[in-house]
Amino acid sequence: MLIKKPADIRSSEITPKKLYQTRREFIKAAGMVGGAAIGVEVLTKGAAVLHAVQPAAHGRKLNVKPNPTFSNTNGEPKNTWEQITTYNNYYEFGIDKDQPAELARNFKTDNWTIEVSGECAKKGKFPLEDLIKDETIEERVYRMRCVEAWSMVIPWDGIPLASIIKKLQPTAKAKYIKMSTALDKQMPGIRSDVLDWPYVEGLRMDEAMNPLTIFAVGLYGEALPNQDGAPIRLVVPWKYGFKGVKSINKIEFTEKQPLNTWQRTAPNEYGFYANVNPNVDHPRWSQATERRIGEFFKRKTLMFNGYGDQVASLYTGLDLKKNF
Ligand SMILES: Nc1nc2c(c(=O)[nH]1)N[C@H]1C(S)=C(S)[C@@H](COP(=O)(O)O)O[C@H]1N2
Ligand SMILES: [Mo]
Repeated sequence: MLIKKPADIRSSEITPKKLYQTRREFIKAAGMVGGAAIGVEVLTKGAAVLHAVQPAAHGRKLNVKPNPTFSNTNGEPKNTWEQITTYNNYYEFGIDKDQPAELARNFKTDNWTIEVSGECAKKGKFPLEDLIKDETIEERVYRMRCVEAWSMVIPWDGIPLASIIKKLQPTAKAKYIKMSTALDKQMPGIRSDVLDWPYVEGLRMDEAMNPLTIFAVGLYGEALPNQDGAPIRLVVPWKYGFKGVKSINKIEFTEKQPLNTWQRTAPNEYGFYANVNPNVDHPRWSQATERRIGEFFKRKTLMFNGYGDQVASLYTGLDLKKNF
């Protein structure tokens, strides 16, 4: 399958300067001497990149129940399995969109555990199956938007985060939830210092408890492919994609606002809230429009990615230009 990067988005625009400048260094540090990485490095010098990548194999079916209440995308069609599994951001497996599909292919996620700590009654290391065993896995079709101004419509299979949080019994002091990605030797990208590993994200407790917020374990009725964050990742459809921390193995309830990875890396460019907002430009580009992967013409970006009815009230009184 051939993936073509939109010719009007240059690497220098879509990655922070530091990343762009250290691309060669990253590939060296990560030990990516295989054809994929070298090919990509050479090819990204051109405007249009043609690079063969394989989507994840189908075949691991989940028992899911469609939830129509949360699947209204106003007629916007779903992106294909191929698009969702070959155009990814997952820096632990490479900084180009087609690298995670290639480099996460053999990532082993068996016997996954999640360590729970901080302001809650149920602390400890829990096998993932135990944590989700009585839950219904719902299929919800969500509009997703990346800060780099591309977007997709994805049928996620997941569990409301609220029902997992309730099981863990947070204390009255828990104001935020912090979630981290596993730090695993199987990830070539963590040998480079483009980001401070592990990847960390956080939500205010009311954002985490909002009915839209889910932990996804699959898409299109199949277990989550590695490049999309197997075995479990956060999905918050009214926020920019970077909030959706992948392959979560730690949860901590905190009193103070956690410092999320992208805010730590470039605080002038990425905040804690990261609400999709066409009226607040990224310092290096406008956020007013977006390119739906698979479409040619750009779309207008919607406030809160179109989920304002359900989430705008969480932010009354907050200056969204300051709290981006
Ligand atoms: N651990 C980890 N989680 C991550 C990222 C990452 O690099 N590492 N990238 C984020 C960004 S910027 C986006 S847009 C989404 C992309 O999710 P997708 O590849 O499933 O579409 O994952 C987010 N979660
Ligand atoms: Mo993103």
